[in-house]
Amino acid sequence: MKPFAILALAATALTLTACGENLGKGQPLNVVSGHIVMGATPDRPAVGYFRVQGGPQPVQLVAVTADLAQRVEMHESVKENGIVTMKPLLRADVPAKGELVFKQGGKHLMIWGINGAAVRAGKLPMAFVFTNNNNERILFDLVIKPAEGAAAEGEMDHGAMNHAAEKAAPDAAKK
Ligand SMILES: [Cu+2]
Repeated sequence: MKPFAILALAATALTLTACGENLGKGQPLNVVSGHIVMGATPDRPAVGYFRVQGGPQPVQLVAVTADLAQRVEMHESVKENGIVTMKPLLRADVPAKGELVFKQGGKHLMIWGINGAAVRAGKLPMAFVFTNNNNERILFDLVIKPAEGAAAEGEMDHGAMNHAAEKAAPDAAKK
């Protein structure tokens, strides 16, 4: 083998190593799973749950958006004096090499007006926006599931909260 050929092979090997760099240094920041449970009725918001795998650096999730939905909000359920209420969540920590979990009874997404095409396709493409790399956006499709059983129970909580918030002013005016 000529020296030139050996050099070329060495260069190829270096390139391959560089490509596999992420695998060698542990897991990258990523959205690894998630699903949406539709509201019990079309006017009720859907709820979204997902799991984010932390990368080498701690970051924050600052927004979740969907082109095929009218509105998406991050919420957190909190229990105060035995009553579960929800408050909007503006950011959520993703620890380095840890995970951030949005699940029933805790942090969750509320999604209004999911486009019919997305419902028929059974998934909603979403963008998860983080604080690293000038607001890195990670795209992930959340599987859409119909409302039923235990999921519908969670939905009632959401509906009740919205009702309370929306009707607070008019009711107060009447009384
Ligand atoms: Cu909520």
